[in-house]
Amino acid sequence: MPANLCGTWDIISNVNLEGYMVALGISPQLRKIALKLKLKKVIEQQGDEYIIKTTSTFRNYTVSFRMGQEFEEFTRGLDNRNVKSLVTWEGNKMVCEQIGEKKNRGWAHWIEDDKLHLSCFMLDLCNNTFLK
Ligand code: VL7
Repeated sequence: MPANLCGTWDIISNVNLEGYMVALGISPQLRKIALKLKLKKVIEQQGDEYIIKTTSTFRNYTVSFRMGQEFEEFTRGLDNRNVKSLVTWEGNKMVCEQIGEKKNRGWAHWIEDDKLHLSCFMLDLCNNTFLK
């Protein structure tokens, strides 16, 4: 395994969760709640299966997968979308592509200076529609 991310991790910083949630179309009310949460990550490995639990006092979210095997993910309690997800190692980064309605969606985890980093990304390309 390129990196051992397993363990229980407490969030210590959070940059632009608001922008990420806006891009996902999360309601202002839910965004307000989410911004106040102190998230925890529990990352476990059982054989070749990984389980990532994101927990808080408000909601929990769990995803499990095998490296390199595409799976159906429903982001229940987050933006409630169906995506086809694929997690692979890119060097020491655990990278997930989430193919669905939102373009270039995914996340990456890696360890740096004994800290677990998570980057969640998405890009809504500019869409123009014109009428004559
Ligand atoms: C998952 C928050 C905000 C909607 C509810 C409040 C949040 C928390 O993709 C993620 O993790 C990956 C990698 O570790 C594994 O699933 C981040 C949480 C980020 C997204 C969206 C606000 C609704 C509840 C469970």
